[in-house]
Amino acid sequence: MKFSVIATLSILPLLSSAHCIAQRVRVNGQDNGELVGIRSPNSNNPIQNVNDGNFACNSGYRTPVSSKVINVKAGDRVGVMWGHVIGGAQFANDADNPIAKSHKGPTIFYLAKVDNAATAQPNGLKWFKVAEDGLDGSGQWGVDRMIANNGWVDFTMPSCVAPGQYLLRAEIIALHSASKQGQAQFYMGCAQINISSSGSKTGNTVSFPGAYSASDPGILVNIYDSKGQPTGGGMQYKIPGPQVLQC
Ligand SMILES: *[C@@H]1O[C@H](CO)[C@@H](O)[C@H](O)[C@H]1NC(C)=O
Ligand SMILES: [Cu+2]
Repeated sequence: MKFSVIATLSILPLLSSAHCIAQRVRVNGQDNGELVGIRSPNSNNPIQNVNDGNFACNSGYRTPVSSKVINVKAGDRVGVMWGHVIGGAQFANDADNPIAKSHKGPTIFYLAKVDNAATAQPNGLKWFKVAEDGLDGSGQWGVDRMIANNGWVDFTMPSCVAPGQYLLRAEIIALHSASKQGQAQFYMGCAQINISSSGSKTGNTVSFPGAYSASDPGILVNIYDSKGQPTGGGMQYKIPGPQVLQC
């Protein structure tokens, strides 16, 4: 009986969704507040089809969607906060906030130039990668660092980025079941930003959907070592998508 109670408890996190939502933006540590300047889905369910029509910026936004466009200078530290549900924890001592610890994988940021970040439609845009954090030599993932940072992932806006308005696509890929095709979990949300810069680059661009394939080595991948730990077993993990913009 004791065994069955423990077994039932261990299954519970799988039954309640242990996913996450991108929901805050900060610049040089200054938090703009919940759902300000970011389009966040109401649901924390992942997208698993890399050709999903909403792969760029997700869908089912919490309304009203913020009309704020957040000012960023090239060289600023820009961060997006992830949480289990909107608001962060679903309940006190929520072990799945900001995301279930099982959900190992990379954290990634892309930019797409737009005329008006508050109103731009996400489909048909051209995206370039500005930051990524995958698997390090000690078996720790970008998601591990996000959890240690209370849900925040920060990057430095490249100095060479052209000025103007952009959608900033924040992404997490959870790879705990990714050894089966179609089982990698993609989470994304898009922030609305206005970059001031003396730079001129917009990188090598890709489309969403289109940039990823279900059989990419960073998407169809077994992350478990010979002891069953999600450390990558010493592999060189290849983060999906194009190279990060080089200045
Ligand atoms: C974007 O930044 C530029 C340069 O600081 C500024 O002139 C412009 O008003 C800003 N636009 C918006 C929508 O905030
Ligand atoms: Cu999940």
